[in-house]
Amino acid sequence: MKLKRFGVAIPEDLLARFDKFIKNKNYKNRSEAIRDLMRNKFVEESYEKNKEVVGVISIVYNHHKRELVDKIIDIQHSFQNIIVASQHVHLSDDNCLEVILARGKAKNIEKLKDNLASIKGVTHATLSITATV
Ligand code: NI
Repeated sequence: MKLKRFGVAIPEDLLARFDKFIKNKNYKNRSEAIRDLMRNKFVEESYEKNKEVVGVISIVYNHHKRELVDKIIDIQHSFQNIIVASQHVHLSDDNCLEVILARGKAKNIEKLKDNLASIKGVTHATLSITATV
């Protein structure tokens, strides 16, 4: 197999953490570790999409933007088949946190998260796959 080299710019502290990780996992060198991490990520991406999972999506947004709130509600209604529950927390005078619990195919839960994350005014969006069903 032909190997190619490429340069990577990375903050010092992140690289220090990576080197520590490499040591703990007994990798021989950075290249080997990076190849492994890439392969793992690709496996995750390609094979796990159709798996039934439970996911928790968290979003933070400014509720004064009325159109934004409407959009968030519209999107959730269009994914009602996978949304199990949602919880709204008033974080401050301006900001709201919404936690959405979804159950279904990983790819659909990711799509829901991506749709919410791409709304202008949503300042934070995360997805955590918590369990397999
Ligand atoms: Ni609120």
